[in-house]
Amino acid sequence: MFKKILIANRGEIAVRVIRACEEMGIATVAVYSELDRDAIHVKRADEAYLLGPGPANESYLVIDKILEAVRQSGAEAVHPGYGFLSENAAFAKALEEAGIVFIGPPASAIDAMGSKTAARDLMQKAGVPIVPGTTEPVESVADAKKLIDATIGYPVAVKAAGGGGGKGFRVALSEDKLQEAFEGASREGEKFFGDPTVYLERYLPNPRHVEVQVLADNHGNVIHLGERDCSLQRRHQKLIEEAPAPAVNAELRAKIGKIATDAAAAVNYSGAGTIEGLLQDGEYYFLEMNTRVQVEHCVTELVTGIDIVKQGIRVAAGEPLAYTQDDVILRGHAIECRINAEDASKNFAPAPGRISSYREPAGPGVRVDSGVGPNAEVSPMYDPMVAKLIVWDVDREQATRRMIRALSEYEIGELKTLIPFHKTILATQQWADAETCHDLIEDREWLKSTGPAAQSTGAAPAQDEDTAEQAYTVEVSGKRFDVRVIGPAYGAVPAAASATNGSARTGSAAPRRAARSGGGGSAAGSDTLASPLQGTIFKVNVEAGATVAEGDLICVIEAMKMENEITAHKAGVIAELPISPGVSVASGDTLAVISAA
Ligand code: MV4
Repeated sequence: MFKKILIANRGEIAVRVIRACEEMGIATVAVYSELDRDAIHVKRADEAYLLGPGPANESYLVIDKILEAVRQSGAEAVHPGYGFLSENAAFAKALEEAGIVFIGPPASAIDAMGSKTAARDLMQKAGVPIVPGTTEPVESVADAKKLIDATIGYPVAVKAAGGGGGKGFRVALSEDKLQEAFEGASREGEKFFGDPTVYLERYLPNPRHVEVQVLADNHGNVIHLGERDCSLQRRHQKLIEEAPAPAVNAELRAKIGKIATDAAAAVNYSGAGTIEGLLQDGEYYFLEMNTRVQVEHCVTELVTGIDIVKQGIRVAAGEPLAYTQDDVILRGHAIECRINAEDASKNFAPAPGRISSYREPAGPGVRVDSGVGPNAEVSPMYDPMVAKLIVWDVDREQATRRMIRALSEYEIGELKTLIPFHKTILATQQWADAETCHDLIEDREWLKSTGPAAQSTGAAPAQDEDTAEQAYTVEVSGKRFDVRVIGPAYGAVPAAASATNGSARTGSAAPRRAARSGGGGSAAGSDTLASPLQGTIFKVNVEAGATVAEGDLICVIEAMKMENEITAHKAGVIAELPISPGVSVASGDTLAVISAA
């Protein structure tokens, strides 16, 4: 077994890997960007190396810097986590050439699954069912038309070949929408993956996203750990995942498990990986393989009792898997909620900021994988997912109740997160009926009821410009009452707390003026719509002088390759609009001034 492992990642997944190493008696090495000097993964590791100056969002992508930290630390292996370099075949090769073990599959397997068309071709030849469509790039709209007329039919999905996870995915319901879909998917493929190539799939109208966890070793063993249902997603970002999938019984599980192990075996897979697919009417179709440990691996760990990260490390060290397929027994039900610093009521706008007080849920069946703690600063430069809350119970209904209970226990200072969104959606009939909840998640009016402000608790008092809130406990005839007194701010607010952008470091429970404008970026009382993040204006959806309603789309800001929709924080007339496509904006910059109509 390895004596020392370097973790080339940050946040909750870095902490997750460090925990596995500690239990296995392996020393850990962290790497960090300047922004992450005080991050938990850095404190938690046995040693840590600064990745050096440079854009913070790119630090974890600089292969040479990471190789240097490997050499300095004497680590024998590198765990890439997810994202960053985890599916970068060049990184796996560079480590191999340096005599360092990459804790993941061989570079050839990453490559084979990297091109979605090549992967579809390979899977088809291996007898793995794929969504009907092309296994080769489609050169032009004219070619696409011919193929669709001859075999695929409408509606059709146009997808980027370099893509994955839904990026570069467009649907054409009929021929007159094909050109737009084709060009859109191609443009997005070019932007995100440097590859404008697209392919076609029959569009399945109502599938579930079901994926299978696989583990493989270098001794010819490939097993699966059952499936996860990740159908609850918005704009291809998964929000809630569960295991087992409500729509899968033991017979179907055996069938899709075989499909998944066949797929992994076809690329000589090794380590932990996931076969993503669509399930519709009992038929399972391969979509793509994620050649790494996934965010949502935890729900599988809770229902199988198998530590996926530890098995991955074991296999990388050349040992056989500790389990055979017969050892894999599913028990109970697990649910994971992603705790993102986002405001669901404002179109899931990013809501970075400082976490003051912080308290994690606990008790029976609760697991928290978190990358943050008290006084952490959530930077807009990184993924907004700051933690995951995962629960286990004997069945889906009880796991749901447990999750709602645990969500209620979770206190993350004044940070705006998806906690209220999760509580709301888990209490719906749609969730109870195991529906995909697409209609709810796209319903702006419904979403308004799921934002942090709509469900303010004592832990996160809602504030506006002129009022302050103070919490007291009173006893009336010996009975305890918690009261909140809301009134004019006067002198009750500490002067330092009115600073913006996390410079208020009081960290106390004292009431604060609106310390930062979260979500859409602006306090309701002000006319100014401020940018919640740093990025580039991608699109401006309104013109100066236009009348807008609250929640109307004002502009789209591209940051970290993500398109963030910024909506009007109030109704009114666009009095000022100092933005245009292509210009850069900093967090706090004015995007628009909306005055009363
Ligand atoms: C599809 C599809 C329908 N037909 N492909 C791709 C990436 C993943 N995020 C979901 N993807 C889909 N691919 C074809 N040919 C529908 C989706 C899809 C989806 C599927 C199941 C559950 C929720 C979904 C939400 C959005 C898109």
